Amino acid sequence: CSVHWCYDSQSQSCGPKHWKEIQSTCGGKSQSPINIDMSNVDRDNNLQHFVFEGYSTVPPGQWSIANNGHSVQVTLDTNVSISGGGLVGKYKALQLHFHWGNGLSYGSEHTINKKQYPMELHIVHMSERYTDIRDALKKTDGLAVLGFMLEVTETDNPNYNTLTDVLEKVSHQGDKVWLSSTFQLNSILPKVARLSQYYRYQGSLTTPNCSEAVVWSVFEEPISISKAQLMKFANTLYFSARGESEQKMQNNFRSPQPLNGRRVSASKD
Ligand code: SG7
Ligand code: ZN
Repeated sequence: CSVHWCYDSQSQSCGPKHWKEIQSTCGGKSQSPINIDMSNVDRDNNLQHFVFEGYSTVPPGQWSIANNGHSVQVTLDTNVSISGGGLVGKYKALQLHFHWGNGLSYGSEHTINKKQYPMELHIVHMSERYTDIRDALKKTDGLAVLGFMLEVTETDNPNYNTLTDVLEKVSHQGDKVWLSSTFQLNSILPKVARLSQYYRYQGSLTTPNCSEAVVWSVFEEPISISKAQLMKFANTLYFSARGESEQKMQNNFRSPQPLNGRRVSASKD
């Protein structure tokens, strides 16, 4: 990754406004995230349903969770993939991670009609047509990232306990644990029937190096978790490594970037 980048909550001097000084790509014309204006999208009949493979069972020992100093990330070390959804061919799932704020009112990266959610989930997939991530990051369709909004409701989402229970073990940068339980990846998503409504646009990674290699799919249906579950992320995790001065991992999101003429498509009216 890049020499030294951060979020504003860590230091103003390496926050998102400075990323393009570290990595010129971050000042490009197809950057992510964006605001999605629902009244200004093109309906696209190619945006049919996704086919999810391996999402129902990630076997024990084939997934790990780590604090990478920017987010908490689940790495998938097994065959999980998506196809359909207007994508060309299959995309293999590599990892998922979250972006969040420090409370209930902001934290997501994408916004829908300027509404920001308290958290956003990203599932990063790489096209099987490319040999490795370095290769994929050079292609405009190298990666397919699925973005899901999280909203807060009264009750816990029991399917999130698998993740929230293990956050203590990865509180600091560099911490990593392998899980010996089965992970039901589909259980942390909205019900499959609600996944047919999504927005599609061409964009980038939302962190340096900001490669403009991402086919984005942002789903309209949010995922519900409780306030306690949300706050567990904001209050258990640190940007900092053990022994460094403690910096809570909060507000690890980038703000919406200019569209620069890009169009957003929608799967349904
Ligand atoms: C997170 O977001 C990490 C990164 C990820 C980045 O900070 O999960 O993952 C790794 C492996 O460092 O970068 C290449 C990549 O997936 C940007 O991903 S995002 O655009 O979906 N937010
Ligand atoms: Zn992300």
